[in-house]
Amino acid sequence: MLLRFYYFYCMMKKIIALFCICCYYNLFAQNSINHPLPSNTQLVWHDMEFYLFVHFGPNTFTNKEWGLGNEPEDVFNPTQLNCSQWCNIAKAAGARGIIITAKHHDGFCLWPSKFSTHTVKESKWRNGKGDVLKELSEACKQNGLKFGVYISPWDRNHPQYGTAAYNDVFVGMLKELFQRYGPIYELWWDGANGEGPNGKKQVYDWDRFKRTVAELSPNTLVFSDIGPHIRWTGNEKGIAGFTNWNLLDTAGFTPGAGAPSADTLNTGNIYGKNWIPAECDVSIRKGWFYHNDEDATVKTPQQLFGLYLKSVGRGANLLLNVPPNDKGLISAADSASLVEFKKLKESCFKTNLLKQAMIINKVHTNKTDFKREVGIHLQLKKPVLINCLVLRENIRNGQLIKKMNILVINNGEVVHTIPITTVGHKRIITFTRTEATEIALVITNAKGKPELLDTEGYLIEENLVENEK
Ligand code: FUL
Repeated sequence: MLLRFYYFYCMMKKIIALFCICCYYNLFAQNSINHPLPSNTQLVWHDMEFYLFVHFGPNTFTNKEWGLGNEPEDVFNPTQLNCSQWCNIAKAAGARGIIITAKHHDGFCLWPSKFSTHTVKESKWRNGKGDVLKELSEACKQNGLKFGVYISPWDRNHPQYGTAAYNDVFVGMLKELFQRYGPIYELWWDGANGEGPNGKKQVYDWDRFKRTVAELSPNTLVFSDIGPHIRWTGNEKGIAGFTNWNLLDTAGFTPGAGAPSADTLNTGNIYGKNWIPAECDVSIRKGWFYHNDEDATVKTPQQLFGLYLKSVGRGANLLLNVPPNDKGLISAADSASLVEFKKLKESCFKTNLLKQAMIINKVHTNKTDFKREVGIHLQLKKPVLINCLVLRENIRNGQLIKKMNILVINNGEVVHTIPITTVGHKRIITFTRTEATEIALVITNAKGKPELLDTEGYLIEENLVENEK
């Protein structure tokens, strides 16, 4: 009896030990690392993908990019301002929101702020009764678009700029924005910090600015070079990194001159501690503000599609600037290009060729070195002509994929082997058109157990296929 009990005891010990080893390699090894995760508001933001930027202010009338701050208020006079027109065009472009320059570096406020004497209320426009922010925030609400605000901390007009008192002014302005025009989904802080009218630079109280927004509007996502919620992608060309981590280390950095290098902002930090995804800002025209001699520079629908591939298609969001003209309207050339861009996008992504593909092999673990090779092997019902794949990672669980190989196979023969790195919210891969019977997605390196959501495949117009990198 005692012997039987002893055998039973030994068996149990072995089972428990085996169980622990299994847990160690299969579960704990994957899940013990704390991966930064997106907040719920960031998840909603990721799904927005594409929205418009509107640069509008005295520069629209003076043909400048950076006003000096001494422009008479009366130069601001949009005779036919119509924010509903902007919203209609945004919707026709497939954009989900609009971010407007409430105050650019010249300090002119598009709303009647009590903290400045350089605002719409000092202008003759609508006898000083006009308020662009009121009009746009209401039009956005009516049209189901999200409303966002750019406010430049740099102010070339404000007499207190360069003194501690200006930080109070800026906080006061933030309060006005949230209390009068909210909800504001995204607040955009430009890192530029030049001299004010008295020749001094400002020491910005970023922590106080961040606290103010968090208190007034906890669901607002704040953009700056380094977040806290959305980061700059490091260029103004609308191009995210080929490798694009939604993670960034910000300790010791500040927005503006104290930010990490443009390259770091472009790719993010692989082991970054904070979820701070990249946003790609770029203008549809040469300049940020409207200049009629730049009408010929309006990007074509094909160029916009190319930008979409290199921003949204690399897991970032696209913030496309479409500046209204001096009448206060978006010009016909810009709007025509935007409408065509949407049509192009819709026709490209209309028929998912992988919809009925069969998954024949889901997970393959390379047991020799415990590096996981997770693969999804898709068998197509019949051969298809294909040149584009759309991959998505389940970022609710973090961003984990480091490296992948995509194999496009036709009757057992590998036609394309495409190495990529990160996936994130979305990864769009285009390649020379080929007939395919199978697609294999092999994850060769990951930070944990990654999860790919449904993969889609398309045949897009051949001239839209981009060379990766
Ligand atoms: C830059 C500014 O200096 C440009 O004028 C523009 O507003 C762009 C979006 O950000 O830093």
